[in-house]
Amino acid sequence: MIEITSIELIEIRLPLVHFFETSFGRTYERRIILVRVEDAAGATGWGEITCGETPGYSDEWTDSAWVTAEKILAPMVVGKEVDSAADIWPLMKWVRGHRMAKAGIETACWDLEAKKLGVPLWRHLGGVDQVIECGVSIGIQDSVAQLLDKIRVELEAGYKRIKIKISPTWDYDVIKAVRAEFGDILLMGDANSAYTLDDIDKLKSLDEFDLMMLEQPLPYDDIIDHAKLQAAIKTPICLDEPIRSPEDARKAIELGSGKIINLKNGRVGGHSQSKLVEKICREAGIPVWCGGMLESGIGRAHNIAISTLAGYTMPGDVSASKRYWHEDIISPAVEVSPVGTITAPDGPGIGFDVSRERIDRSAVRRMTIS
Ligand code: OSB
Ligand code: MG
Repeated sequence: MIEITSIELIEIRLPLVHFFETSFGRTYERRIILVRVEDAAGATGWGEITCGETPGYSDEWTDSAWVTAEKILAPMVVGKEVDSAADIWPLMKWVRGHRMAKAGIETACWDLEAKKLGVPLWRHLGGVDQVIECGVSIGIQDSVAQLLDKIRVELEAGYKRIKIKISPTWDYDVIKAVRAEFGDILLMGDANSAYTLDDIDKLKSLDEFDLMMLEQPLPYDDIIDHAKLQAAIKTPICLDEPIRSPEDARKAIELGSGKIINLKNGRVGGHSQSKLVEKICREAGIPVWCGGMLESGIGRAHNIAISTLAGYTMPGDVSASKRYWHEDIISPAVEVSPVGTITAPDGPGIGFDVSRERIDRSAVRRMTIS
């Protein structure tokens, strides 16, 4: 039994170690909303709202998520008695969209529940493999030389798969240079919707590079044109932005819109929804991997936990804290082994200590709904 009695929202500002550029813009500093839930028995849990600072990746962004969590979602959860964390999503169900805001609250409740039970979150979610495989996502750089340097550093650190962001002005020649320098590493490109079907010849030309996959080449809400594109190219398409629910996953699989899914907790609304998408994909033979949203340690810890489920069969964008932050808000910081793996912690819940002191130092606003 869980009765959430208060939900605390805290916005923190964390400067990135290195700017992150996608086809929709550059980020230097994250504005992250953390969620702390407390129940009637005094148990607590932490979650993170993983939206960006602008509505560039999805329609949610820091200020819209804050007001939605504060005024709409938190009041729907506070004071309700439910059997388990799996019943938190249905409490917020009539609200359309706003999945990242929902996920911040929902994942915090899973952490709380696992802590109450004294079990690690990864086990509580149904994870099977404590050791997860890690890749990195590398943004668009100022020069190809700079990109090659970054890739070298990550390969030497042991990461198993390199994802580079691409766009119509940063694609064919760049990938060619990466292949020339590093040979047959596991390499993929993520376009964040920078192309349309008019670019089909360009996208076909990328087949020569044997990319592991091409992530989200076409518009953010499309699964129809992706099916046409997939029929025309050899490279497997990986869908990111348009898969916001288990139903979206089912339809995209049915249409043949892609062969792989980047599964992000925030994008689908939290752990219970990720579990459903994972199941649909596993049963359909569609590999999934855990995507990232430049999360702080709290969101990162949730990503580690969910990545242990059986369907997560490819290296995810779940990487070490030090790639993003000078000092993470959890301890220990997330570390990656020399063979590019992370071992989900044994402690209860997310299994990392959350540093109130570091959060307080970077906090810019707070609100408690009780
Ligand atoms: O498309 O996967 C994406 C970051 C912000 C928004 C969208 C995406 C990304 C990443 C970074 O690729 C993944 C990470 O390292 O957290
Ligand atoms: Mg992506």
